[in-house]
Amino acid sequence: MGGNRVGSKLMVAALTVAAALLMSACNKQGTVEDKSVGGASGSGGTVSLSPAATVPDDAQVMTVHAKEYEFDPSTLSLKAGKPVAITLIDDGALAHDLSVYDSSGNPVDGAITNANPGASGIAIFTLQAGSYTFKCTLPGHEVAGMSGTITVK
Ligand SMILES: [Cu+2]
Repeated sequence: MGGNRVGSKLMVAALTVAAALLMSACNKQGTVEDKSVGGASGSGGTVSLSPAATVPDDAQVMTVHAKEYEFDPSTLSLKAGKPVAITLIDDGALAHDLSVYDSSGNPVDGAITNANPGASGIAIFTLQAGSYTFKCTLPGHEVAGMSGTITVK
């Protein structure tokens, strides 16, 4: 009897993953960070976000873990005017992303990354003093708890 319940739960999870993958595929097209990707193109299927971005020497290096449905930590304190490199590590079973918004709710340029389960992504950007928020943009994730705040001084 319990088997049925688990089965339908898995079904829902599979659908959610499919939706999440579609979403992140869309997101990827929006980002223009295409350094030379060696090798044959178009073998399709696998999306690997290699964190090949160069982290500046003076960067504030942060790590944020994501899972269903929270960020850890969900509160960050950063220094103004200094590059920050946030590595998003996905400890969950679904894909997640991390996107930063200013106090007016506008996305901060370059302050977005995403990760698939068991993998990571990196975002490098610089903030001026102020209050910012970050969230996962996948449907339902922010409401479920995937949001946080950034204080920059
Ligand atoms: Cu998420």
